[in-house]
Order: sequence, then structure tokens, then C-alpha cells
Amino acid sequence: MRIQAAKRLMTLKVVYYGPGLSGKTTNLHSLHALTADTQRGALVQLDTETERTLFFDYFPVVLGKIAGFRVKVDFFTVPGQSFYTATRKAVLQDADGIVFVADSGSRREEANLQSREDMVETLASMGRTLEDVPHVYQWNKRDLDDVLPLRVMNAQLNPEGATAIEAVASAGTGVMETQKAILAEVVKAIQAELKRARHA
Ligand SMILES: Nc1nc2c(ncn2[C@@H]2O[C@H](COP(=O)(O)OP(=O)(O)O)[C@@H](O)[C@H]2O)c(=O)[nH]1
Ligand SMILES: [Mg+2]
Repeated sequence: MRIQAAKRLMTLKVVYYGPGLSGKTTNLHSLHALTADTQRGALVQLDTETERTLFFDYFPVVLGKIAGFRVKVDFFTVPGQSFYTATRKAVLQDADGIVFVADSGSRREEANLQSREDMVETLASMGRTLEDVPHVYQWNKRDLDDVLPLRVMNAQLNPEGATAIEAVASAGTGVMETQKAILAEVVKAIQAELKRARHA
């Protein structure tokens, strides 16, 4: 979270994480398209020779103000390929919320597990645990013929029982619901933090 006191602005960072090709970029493209253009910035791909990240920022009307601050949300995706480890770490740094986009394709079971493990390890290297970080799961590509049962995905990837949403990101289905769910979790965490601070 970044606070700009003079501007009375609070900037939150939400990261879409998951294995390569699970639909993270598709989520951001859909979300960007579904968002009123008066409230959002351009969809930007940050490209360097070795790194690739997609980004846009957004003023969600529904959030209004928190503690007198306007709220802006920066949405990021991370590249899934293993050689982008440093980028994934940089993007996860300071994340206020994480959407784990899992691929429902039955052949992607191992890739989902590996990616979640990487995420947990990367958070640990920053002294954080999944418990501390507001997060939701998106079971994407529910339109495929050969999908992993939801029961299996929940048991393997979501033992903590976080909010999980079915999606077909390429059709825009479940994209807004996922975004609303993660923002709700993030706001809940901030409000709990503010309450603790007031009582401290
Ligand atoms: N069938 C199906 N394909 C999808 C869905 N979401 C994304 N895709 C496709 O999966 C491929 C990888 O998506 P992309 O967003 O680039 O994945 P990323 O690597 O996680 O960013 C693309 O060809 C998408 O069109 C979905 O819900 N269903
Ligand atoms: Mg991508």
C-alpha cells in the first residue's frame, strides 16, 4: 500500500499470480475492457529484454474512500515462465492482495501445484505467509472439455478455504466477480488494520 498524504490517495496493489497460460493476462484484458474508461488508466505492458509484466490502474467507485483517502488499485500480472523468478518476486513485493489464477485443464494439475508452491516460497522469502495476505482463487477455463473437478482443485490448492470463483476469463465470465472478491478481502484487511491501530 502506498499512501500519498498530500493527495489524500491510497494506492493498493493486486497481483494476478499463477502458472503460465492459466489466463492471467486474459483476466487483466477483460477486466480493463469491463471497467469504465473514465476510471482507469491505459493497459501497459512493461517489457524489458528479460522481463514482462502487464499493468493498469483503476479507481473503483464502489470502494469510495477509506479513512478519508481516495482509493486507487494497481493491477499486475506476473510472467509464469520459470526464468522470470526475479520479476515474480518484485511484483509480489508489497502486494496487498493476490488472485491465484489456476488452470482447470486436467493436464495442468502439476503446474498449478508448482506455481502455488513458488508463490508460498516467494512470500516466505519476504517474511510473509499466505495467511497474512488477502487472497482468492480463480478456477479458470471451466469451459474446457477435460477439467479437474472443483473438489480436487479446492483440496489441492485451497486447503485454507479462501474464496474461490469459477471463471471462463476468455469469455469475461467470472472476471468481475473475482476482482470484487479480492477487493473485498483487501478492504476487510485494511479495516481490521485501522481498527487495531485505533485501539493500540
Ligand atoms: N478455453 C479457455 N481458454 C482460455 C481461458 N482464459 C484464457 N484462455 C486462453 O489461454 C491462453 C493463455 O492465456 P493468458 O492470459 O495469456 O495466460 P497467462 O500466461 O496466465 O497470462 C490464451 O490462448 C487464452 O486465450 C478460458 O477461460 N478458457
Ligand atoms: Mg501473461
